Amino acid sequence: MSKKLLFNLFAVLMLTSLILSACGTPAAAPAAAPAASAKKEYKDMTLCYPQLGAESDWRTANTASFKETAKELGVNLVFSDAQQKQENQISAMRACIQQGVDVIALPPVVEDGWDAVLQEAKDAEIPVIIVDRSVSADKSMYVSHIGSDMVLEGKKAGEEMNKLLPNGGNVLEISGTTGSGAATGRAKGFRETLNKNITILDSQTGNFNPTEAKPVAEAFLKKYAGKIDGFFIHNDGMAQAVVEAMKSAGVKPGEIKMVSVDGTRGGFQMMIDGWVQADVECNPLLGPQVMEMALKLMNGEKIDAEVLTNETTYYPDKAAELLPTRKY
Ligand code: GZL
Ligand code: ZN
Repeated sequence: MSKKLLFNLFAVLMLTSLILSACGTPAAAPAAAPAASAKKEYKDMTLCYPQLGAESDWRTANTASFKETAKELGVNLVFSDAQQKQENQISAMRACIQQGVDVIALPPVVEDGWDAVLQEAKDAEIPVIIVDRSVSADKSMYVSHIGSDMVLEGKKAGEEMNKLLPNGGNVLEISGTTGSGAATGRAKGFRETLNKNITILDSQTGNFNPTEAKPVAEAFLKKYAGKIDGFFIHNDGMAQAVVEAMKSAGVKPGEIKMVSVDGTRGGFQMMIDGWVQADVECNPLLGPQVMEMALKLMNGEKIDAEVLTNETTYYPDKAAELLPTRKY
């Protein structure tokens, strides 16, 4: 190949590589695209939990679940105790709205009377998760509800009483807080399921606490002495008060059939001692699930509108074996 041709070839190659390298390195690399805003983490969360009170072992376990989980996850928990008063829960929510919390988790003491404060939270664009008991406000007023199917709990109690009194009989009911989704649901489910040969002689609230339930039990045991075949009690704390009243009245374990709700350690002990024949579980340990739901909301992710806790029923035959495993 002549020298001239070689030279031309070399020149072309040089020119080509120059052009290519010029395209390869952009003049000035554009600034890196701003990263999508970083995903929120638990440590970024301020969660408002205006707890309704401290009326029962169930409630104590529910509070512990939120406080311990918040500590573990690094969530800033704004906790308050409303001592069973709805107006205290509402003012605690208003303080949280003022503070500009990320999410409000509300365990409503009763079903009605939440529309105004839920609207205020909505106006402040703070999502609300209803925890445990239900509210009668329209579902558009809050993002989600997580808790038990209280009517189902009542139905389970009715089924147990039917099995305990196959030939029928008379029962008394000591119910939870009047107007609460828990008491309303349990009473409804119980009545829908009870066999026709079982009569509810009387029903009175014990407000989910033993102090108020005890005088009710004492009065019932006096008024209906000799006619009582069973008791349906809406939580273990009140059932323990009924047992105390029975002991004073000379009633022996098992003489009157008892169906309770919650499945607390106290309930298990009453089954071991022969007083309670069935304990319908109601799970208070909702902290982890609620915080997971709240974090999803903070990251703009969708969550289910209804999250039902699945629960079982416990019986005396397994109570002693299970008691050591009970977390509440
Ligand atoms: C039910 C819960 C009730 C418990 C009681 O989910 O709200 O309140 O059954 C508690 O023990 O006081
Ligand atoms: Zn429950």
